[in-house]
Amino acid sequence: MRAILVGVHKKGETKSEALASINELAGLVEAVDGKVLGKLIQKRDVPDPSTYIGKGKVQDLNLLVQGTKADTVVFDDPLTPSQVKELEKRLNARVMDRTDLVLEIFTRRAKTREAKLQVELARLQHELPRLYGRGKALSRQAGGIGGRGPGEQEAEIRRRILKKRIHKIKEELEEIKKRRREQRKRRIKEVSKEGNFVRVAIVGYTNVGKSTLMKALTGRDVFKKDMLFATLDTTTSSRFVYPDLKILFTDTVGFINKLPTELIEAFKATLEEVQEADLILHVVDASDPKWLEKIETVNGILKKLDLEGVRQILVFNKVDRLVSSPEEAEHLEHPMMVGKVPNLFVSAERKWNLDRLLEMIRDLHLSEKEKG
Ligand SMILES: Nc1nc2c(ncn2[C@@H]2O[C@H](COP(=O)(O)OP(=O)(O)OP(=O)(O)O)[C@@H](O)[C@H]2O)c(=O)[nH]1
Ligand SMILES: [Mg+2]
Repeated sequence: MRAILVGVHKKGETKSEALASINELAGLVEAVDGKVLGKLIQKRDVPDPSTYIGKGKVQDLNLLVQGTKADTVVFDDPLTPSQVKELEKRLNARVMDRTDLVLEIFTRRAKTREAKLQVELARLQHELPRLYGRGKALSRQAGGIGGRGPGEQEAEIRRRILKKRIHKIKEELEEIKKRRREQRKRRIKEVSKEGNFVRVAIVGYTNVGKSTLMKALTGRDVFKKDMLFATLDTTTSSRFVYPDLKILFTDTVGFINKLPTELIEAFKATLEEVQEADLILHVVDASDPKWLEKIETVNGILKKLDLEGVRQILVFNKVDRLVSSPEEAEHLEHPMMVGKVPNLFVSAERKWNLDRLLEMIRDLHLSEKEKG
């Protein structure tokens, strides 16, 4: 994929926000081994109904596409099906939006049956509403006036097929969910026999080091890699940290800005594990200049999942990029977070300050217990 990126700088948005969003989009293109050849940002409050950006900008864009020999144009915001069609005609290139791109990444990464089904569901749910517009357009092309043209009939058949498939996937996911629940129940029963336990979910923006932290804390070898969305499945692993307390850690899929709602819906089953957690470790990349925005993004998605009430520890990871010895990180707290959220700095890769993290988990758990 040789891509040009297009973003719109809207009212009430700072320039750096618009830039950050388009830079993240560039990361997503690279995640499908694509190359970014150019970026274009337009200041605009209301999208053009047929081309999203203004007609003049489309001409600039066209020149950019021809000049760079790009084959794809990726828009940072959701496009309507008719906008995609119109833009493809004018630009002579494939046109996609952020959702299409994220779905593409997830499709490539999905390995387990569950992940594959979830991604397919998200894809179908993304496609379904788009079929409505397309049917009408096809009919007009075929010269149908009023009533139902041939294009609409074709779209209707496709819609029925999609709906059937969606139904079937949901049923199968429901089965998997049930099995997971039973598994969880069994696990909890086992663990509770052994004494006190606490369930901790590791959550955060993609590529911050959640899986690395999981591995460092439990020894469980989960897939970790320097790429967006390395993890699509949740894994749970436990460890007796203290003789009187066992901690069950769960690693989860990473979040991004403007995560398509279809995906949030599809991944709800996977994230059910988080729903039952007593505590969330919200992992942050301490070396990332955009860390604060990313915290807000993650909290926004947690809210959509009804998880904003779960207690959090903010774990600033990758501190080895900021200081040169573990001692320097030991008693560090983030000045902006003091008194707001319990927080600390760690290096999952070098195993710095993990004892302190475990202590914090225990203390929080004990204080919760005391409260009743
Ligand atoms: N320098 C440094 N790098 C780290 C640290 N922890 C993780 N990394 C690196 O960050 C990258 C991402 O790590 P992962 O553990 O896969 O991140 P993740 O949050 O699970 O990512 P997704 O599953 O894709 O959302 C890898 O290249 C890790 O080696 C750390 O403490 N210090
Ligand atoms: Mg991961």
